[in-house]
Order: sequence, then structure tokens, then C-alpha cells
Amino acid sequence: MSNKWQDIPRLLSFLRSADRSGYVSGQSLAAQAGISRSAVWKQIRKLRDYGYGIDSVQGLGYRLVTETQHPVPWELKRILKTSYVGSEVVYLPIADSTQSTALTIANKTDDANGTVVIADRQKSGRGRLKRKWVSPSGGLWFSVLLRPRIPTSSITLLPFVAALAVREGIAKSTVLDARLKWPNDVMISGKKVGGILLDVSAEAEAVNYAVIGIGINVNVDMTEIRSKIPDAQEITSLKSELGHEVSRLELIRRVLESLEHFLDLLIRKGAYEVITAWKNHSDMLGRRITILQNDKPIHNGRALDLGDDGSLLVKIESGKTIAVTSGDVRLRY
Ligand code: BT5
Repeated sequence: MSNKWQDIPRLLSFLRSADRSGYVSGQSLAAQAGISRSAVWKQIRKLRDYGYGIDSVQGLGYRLVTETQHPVPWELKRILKTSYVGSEVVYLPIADSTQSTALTIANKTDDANGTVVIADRQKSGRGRLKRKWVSPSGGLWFSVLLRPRIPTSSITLLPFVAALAVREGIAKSTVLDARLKWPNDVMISGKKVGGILLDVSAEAEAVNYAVIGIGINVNVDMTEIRSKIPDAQEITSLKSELGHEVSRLELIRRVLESLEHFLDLLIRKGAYEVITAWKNHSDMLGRRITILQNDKPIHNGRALDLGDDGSLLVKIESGKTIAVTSGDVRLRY
């Protein structure tokens, strides 16, 4: 998207500085913004599209009635309390995939540590192994570009860091206590509510960049998602679990703040702390599972523990314990 939205915070500040009536006339807005009255009208329409409630009364003008709950960058930057995650925010009403956009940025510059790319919806959202990630409007779909000062061997822990951040973000914005499922799923009542994707560029010694993609079904229409992934395991949204909508703006703020916190934990304290935190919020250890690789079941067994690199230690049916480093897990009952 072009940077045209840069005008929006200005227009909002004029609306917010209304007198006690709450109304600002179109004429006054046009004069303050230095644009025509029809341009004002177009901008107001845009604001409504971005989720603001704006009243208009002939003879009085426009009044800001409700603030937005959409994850728009000018609001996110106002409330976000982080030192580098979200220092730059790119917002796209529609993207192919925020992951691809963030990767393009990563390959174009040497910095941009913490840049976040958010899309209202994605046309070609992706999961791991070229799987599709259905991303209609109403969800949170974003990617975070990081240049973390961690050894290359710690890369495998980044999805765990991200899953912890999503869980904590949900816990801080709602009453829901999400659980984590190896390797990258965020679950509520046994159903997948969010997923994580990691793309990295690294050398033997150091990480050039990591792009963490996060998808959370916030207020999405689940019937629409289910119709597009008939083979899907059980899935849910925060709205379905709660019976009401959740502010995507508040949620992404919390997730990004937690992401910075857990990244710091990894950088300062190392793998053990991250793995311990992850285990505290997972209920799959001790459970009977099936391990799948490339969507095919390869072993049945019991999930025992997590290794320091994030691998899943599984006692398989032969009695042997193996460390699984990639794949998916299905819980058995
Ligand atoms: C994931 O993959 O769970 C990673 C999802 C990452 C999505 C984010 S959104 C922002 C960023 N930009 C992108 O393009 N991607 C990232 P995986 O574990 O492979 O799960 C994929 C599987 O989940 C699919 O094969 C479907 O069965 C299922 N699925 C697809 N859309 C879903 C949805 N919205 N909610 C729950 N499950 C879904």
C-alpha cells in the first residue's frame, strides 16, 4: 500500500480536538488539513473502513464516536511498549502473504530489526511445507523481521518463543488460557487457534535474519475457513470461544510486547528458560501421540519431554526413545 495513510493520523487529531459538541464541520476539517471538502469526505469514508465509528450530521459535521479495533499502524505505534519489535510497521489491507513481504524487506536492507508487516487479509497465506493458511479479514496475520543476536543453533527455538508470545498475548487480552502443541500450534480446548511459520537466513556462525509469521483466528468467520480446508483438524477462533469479538489492535500489541520479552529471555538466559516456559503451557507431554512426517503417520508413542533444541522426545512403540526434530503431532485419546 502507498503511504497515503500518513494523512489519517492528522485527520484523526482534528476530529479528536473537537469542542464539547464533539462535532467538527467538514469546512473546518478541510481548512485544517488543507484539502477540499470532498477529499475530507473520502478520508472519512476511509476512516470508517479502518474501523472508526464516525457520525455525520448535516449542519454540524463529523463526530468520532468509537475508536478502531483494527491493527492499524498509527494506533499500534501509539500504544506499543517495546524497544525494537514494531519500531516499523507496514500495514497492507490485502497482501499475498505478509511472510513474502517481510522476506523482500529482509533481503533489501541490512537492518529493519523488529519491522512488522500486517495484512487485514492474505490471498496466499502459507503454513509450513507449502500448506495453505486461510486468512480472511477479521484475523491477525503478521510477520516480524528480526536480526536476533543468537547462535545459529538457537534458531529452532524461535517458533517456541513466538508460540509463548501468542499464548501470553491471548491471556492478557482475554480470559482464555491457550495451550501449546508441538511444534508450532496454539490451541484452545484442543482446537487450533493460531500457527507459526519461520523463515531464516543463517550462516554457520550467526543468524542474518529470521522472519516469524504469526496467524491467529481472532474474529474470523469459521464457516468460511472450514469450507476452504475440508481436511483440517479441529480449529477455532477467539470469537467462537468467547462469544464476542476481540480487539485485534489490543491483541497484536500484547503479542508483540510478549515477543520482545521472550526473545530477551532467549538471548539473555538461553534455551532452558524458553523450553521450561513452553512446557509450563503445554499439556501434551505424557500424552499418547502419533508423529506425522509430510502428513503421513510414521510412529505412535508417548511424548516424554522437549530437548534443549526444541526437539520432541518420544518413546515409540518399540520401547526406544527418539528425538523428533520436524513434523507434526496428532494427539491420541
Ligand atoms: C502453520 O502452519 O500453522 C503456520 C501458519 C502461519 C500463518 C501466518 S499468517 C502471517 C504469515 N504470513 C503467511 O503467509 N503465513 C504466516 P502448519 O502447521 O503447516 O498448518 C497449516 C495447516 O493448518 C493447513 O494445512 C490447514 O489444514 C490448517 N489451516 C489453514 N488455515 C487455517 C486457519 N486459518 N486456522 C487454523 N488452521 C488452518
